[in-house]
Amino acid sequence: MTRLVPDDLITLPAGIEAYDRDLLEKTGANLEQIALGAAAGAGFNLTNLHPGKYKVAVIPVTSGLGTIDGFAKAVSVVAGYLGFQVYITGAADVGGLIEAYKRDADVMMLADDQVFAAINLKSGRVVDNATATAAGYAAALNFMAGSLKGREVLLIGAGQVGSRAAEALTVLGANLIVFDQNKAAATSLVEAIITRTPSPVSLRVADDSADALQSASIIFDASPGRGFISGKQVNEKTLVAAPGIPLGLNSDAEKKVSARLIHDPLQIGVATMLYQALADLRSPG
Ligand code: 2YC
Repeated sequence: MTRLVPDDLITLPAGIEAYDRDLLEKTGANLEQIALGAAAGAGFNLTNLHPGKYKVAVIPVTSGLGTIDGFAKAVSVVAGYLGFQVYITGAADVGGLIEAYKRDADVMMLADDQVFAAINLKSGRVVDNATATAAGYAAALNFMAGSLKGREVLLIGAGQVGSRAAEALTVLGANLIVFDQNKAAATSLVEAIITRTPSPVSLRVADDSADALQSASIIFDASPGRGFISGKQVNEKTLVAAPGIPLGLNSDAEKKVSARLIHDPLQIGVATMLYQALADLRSPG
């Protein structure tokens, strides 16, 4: 995932209610329902999870390029909005870890430049943002499409989020076309999914993104590219799930697709991280 900048986050706290209304309007599900759907889809058992019972500590981390203004605040606003008892620790780094333990947090959320994790201090479960974002966006797209079963989805990007999204989309019954500038990455992802998936699903690698975009009616943009999808490559019916920043749609395409575009810097990923971190794994079998 591309590193966020303060401008990506500054409006999130004040806009969280309007964001959730928009999400409900577009997909028929709100943030909580999408996170629940994503956790259930990933095999977690969430029967009667009451967010108000859980304490979430958000810990600023100063390593690497340092803290991002507004990051801890944005994460805490999403957790609070979902009903969790949430606080940002007064200290960063080790001091913050100590505070979370001392205040008996159930979940810690913290991110350095490589990983953003939710750690359940009681069960030991760790959920990373890429996994949760992939599951959350696949669930949101599934709601927006009514169902992805048997539907063709163009997945752009076979990296951290894309490879996990391929898994989640296949579980939802989508027929995937995978494009990555690095064709070998797309090919190995398709092969990995085919060997792992029992039921025969149709997956294939796209050679050229322009051709693939021309015929795609459902797009999952998990690429770090900005503005490479033009207005001509989408139409009034195209559904787009585009996790994280930057957005692959250029401004024409974004205008055309806007009512059917799921795109945010953190919200769906953070919500899904919390639900997956607090869920019990469904007993296998
Ligand atoms: O403020 C802090 O604690 C910083 N250490 C946070 C750095 C987050 C870096 N990662 C990102 O900006 C993106 C996020 C969308 C999640 C994963 N990468």
